[in-house]
Amino acid sequence: ESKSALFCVIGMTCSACAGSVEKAIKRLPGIKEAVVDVLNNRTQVLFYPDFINEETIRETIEDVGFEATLIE
Ligand code: 9UX
Repeated sequence: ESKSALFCVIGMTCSACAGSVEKAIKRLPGIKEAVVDVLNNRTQVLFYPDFINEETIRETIEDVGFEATLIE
């Protein structure tokens, strides 16, 4: 069963930023889907909690260079 996480991601200013965030998340294990909405500073992720958690995803977004907070 997959779980959903919604992040606020600050600092993405162009669609290439969004692409690098999406790519980094999708490279992680246990990710079903990642959708980045650059205009609204939102990133929605579907993941498998047996393999990964919200905090690891959040840290991965920060490693790409953006400030990320878990909304829900
Ligand atoms: Mo766009 Mo983002 O030129 O890290 S790629 S600002």
